[in-house]
Amino acid sequence: MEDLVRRLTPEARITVLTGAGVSAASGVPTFRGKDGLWKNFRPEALATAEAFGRDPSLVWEWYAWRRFRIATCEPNAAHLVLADWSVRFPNFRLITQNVDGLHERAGTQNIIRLHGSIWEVACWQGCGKSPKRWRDDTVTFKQMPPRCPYCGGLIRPGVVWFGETLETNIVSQAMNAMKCDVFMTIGTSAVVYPAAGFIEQARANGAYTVEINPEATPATRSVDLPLSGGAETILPTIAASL
Ligand code: BV8
Ligand code: ZN
Repeated sequence: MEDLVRRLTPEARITVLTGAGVSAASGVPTFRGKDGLWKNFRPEALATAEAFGRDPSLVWEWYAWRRFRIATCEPNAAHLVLADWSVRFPNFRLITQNVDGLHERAGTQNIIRLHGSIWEVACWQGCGKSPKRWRDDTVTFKQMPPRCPYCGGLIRPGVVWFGETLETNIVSQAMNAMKCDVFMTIGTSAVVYPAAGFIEQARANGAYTVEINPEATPATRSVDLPLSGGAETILPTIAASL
């Protein structure tokens, strides 16, 4: 770990990619861990526009359940260290796959949010009167599935589903962030693209790569420094050595 601490200097360009594992200690269920199933559905089966078109009530039941759970969760030590680093290091960038909003609530600066937010919604019909996406903090919807206040049609969660493209400006911000000296992938199973491809991209750009995860992932064998353990313990340990 000394090698990593030595590289975390004020001049260093530091990029961190996070996944559901950084929110695990806050009580937010991960996607593919033991508690990742919901009513025996795999996320890939529900987090698609096809599933929503076929059964909007079922998909909204899953999202309403997640919103309800996340609403009672607090950022944990991992979020707080990263929020501190986002202020302390001038060239720090955080890319997250998470939609739970805990990095934002921890006060992290300039987050690159790849997959949108579970606290945002959009009109499913894309009615001209509604904004592209808007914030909706409702925990218990009066009506299920919830309706668009502008046209009365359905609304959808403001997240990027499988098979949907990420916003181009967000992908280019992420590509930019791959030009870094230190790249840390934290709490992600590294199976969802394009995020999973960022690790190789950072390596190709000459970054020193680190993984923090209690389990091995497809990225483990290719990073310079695999750290096995929870983000909520390893990140404070690194922070204490800075
Ligand atoms: C796209 C939002 C262009 C919704 C999500 C190339 C190759 C192969 C497949 C594809 C490809 N390109 C596109 C695809 C298809 C697809 C894909 O990657 N499929 C996978 C399943 C193979 N990708 C897409 O469709 C993407 N779109 O590329 O557009 C395009 C379009 C059409 C056709 C081609 C290309 C869109 C992907 C976005 C999908 N939306 N979420 C929602 O959240 O409801 S993805 C979903 O998975 C979440 O966002 C989540 O963040 C993400 C990744 O999961 P993880 O965060 O890694 O969580 P997971 O549970 O898996 O792992 C947790 C990890 O934490 C574990 O490793 C665990 O060990 C660890 N952990 C546990 N506790 C701790 C811990 N770590 C640290 N500390 C702890 N305490
Ligand atoms: Zn509408």
